Amino acid sequence: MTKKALITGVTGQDGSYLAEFLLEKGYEVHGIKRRASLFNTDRIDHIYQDPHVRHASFRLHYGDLTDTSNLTRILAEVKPDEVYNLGAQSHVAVSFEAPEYTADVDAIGTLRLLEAIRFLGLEKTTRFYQASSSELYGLVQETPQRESTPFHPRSPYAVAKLYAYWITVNYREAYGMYACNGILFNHESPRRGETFVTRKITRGLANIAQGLETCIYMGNIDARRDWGHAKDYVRMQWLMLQQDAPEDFVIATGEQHSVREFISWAAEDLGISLAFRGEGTDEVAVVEAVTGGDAPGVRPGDVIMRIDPRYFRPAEVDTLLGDPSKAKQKLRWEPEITARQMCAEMVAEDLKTARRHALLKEHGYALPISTEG
Ligand code: NDP
Ligand code: GDR
Repeated sequence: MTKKALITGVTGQDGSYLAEFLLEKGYEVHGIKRRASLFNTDRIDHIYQDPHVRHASFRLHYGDLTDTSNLTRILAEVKPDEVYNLGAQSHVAVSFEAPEYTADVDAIGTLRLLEAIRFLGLEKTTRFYQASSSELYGLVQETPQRESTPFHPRSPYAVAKLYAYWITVNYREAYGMYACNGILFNHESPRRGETFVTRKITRGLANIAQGLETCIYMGNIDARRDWGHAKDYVRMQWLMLQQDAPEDFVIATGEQHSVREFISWAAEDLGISLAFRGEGTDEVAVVEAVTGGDAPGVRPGDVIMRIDPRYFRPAEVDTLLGDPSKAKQKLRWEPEITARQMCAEMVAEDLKTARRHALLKEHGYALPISTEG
């Protein structure tokens, strides 16, 4: 029997990699996408299947985590073996600006899905994965952070995810559902949203290198994160639903780097040597030398990064470092791509796009480049 999976957030970074992964495994994959005034399926267009084709193995449904009847109807129609709840307002800084919406989608959205599964009598047959986050640890109580480390969330996003974490545990304990949390540390890829820090850096510096932008504005570059690759992490999401009993797992690399280091890596991959000068909000990154042909848009002395306090968060998570021992031991999982390799891959992809845009600009077809975020 072909297994059926339902993915919320299928148009996002993880959703797109997970859909690819499950299709390769022979699943029938259903994804929930939001209605938008523009196409929002860039990340999954390469796996799109015409719904007119009979037996299409990838199908999209319009929906929203804020809409109970919609979720219930899709679940009743699909009757999935596995639900992956990846949909979320996932930007920590934005959650301070839209706290109530973030809670509605990230916290109550999770409850809506769980309750719909139970209401439809699917609680003994449908397995549920919740995209929990290292942001739960927030103001860290122990380093490295493991499954038993106490939580101290530091943003409306993290508090909403805390509710989602516990309601998933609660439905497991109360109704015997196969429901589990993956407590995932930051994971990135060339498909990462443009306003998360790694992509902002690789895209911004690639644009600067090609003369499309002059400077990027950053927040707290001393923040430290445990960065992995999204491809490695979606494999784990699936593995967690294939066990005999549901359990929660930390997924991380066990290595930590600063945002500042990530900026230096990306610059290095573009043939730019940089130095950080000044202090506090006056700190800038100055080009020291340019080697190779990847950065025709910059010269020594150019200031290509400045600090803008607008990107500081009302409460910051300064440092996160995960201990993935349990996943390694019980699920025999190992991350395959290092943060340094991932940075190189992201720079290479963003450089390709920047080169295309530079060529268009040269021929008078400049596309507007959004640098906000
Ligand atoms: P993205 O922001 O790339 O994707 C989020 C997805 O959720 C998008 O498909 C988005 O749709 C969808 N979405 C947003 N709001 C709603 C809504 N109201 N109803 C239905 N869908 C909605 O996130 P990632 O792929 O990076 O992350 C996946 C999940 O994992 C998220 O829950 C995130 O919070 C969590 N997480 C992520 C980590 C990371 O480092 N990437 C680490 C730990 C947890 P649209 O495309 O239309 O915007
Ligand atoms: P995070 O990711 O908040 O950890 O949440 P993000 O990449 O946004 O920030 C990481 C760190 O970098 C600092 N920072 C900046 N961040 C952004 N976005 N823009 C900047 O200009 C900037 N300058 C410095 C931040 O302050 C922070 O300390 C991500 C999301 O994917 C969540 O959904 C997920 O749950 C967690 O990772 C784990």
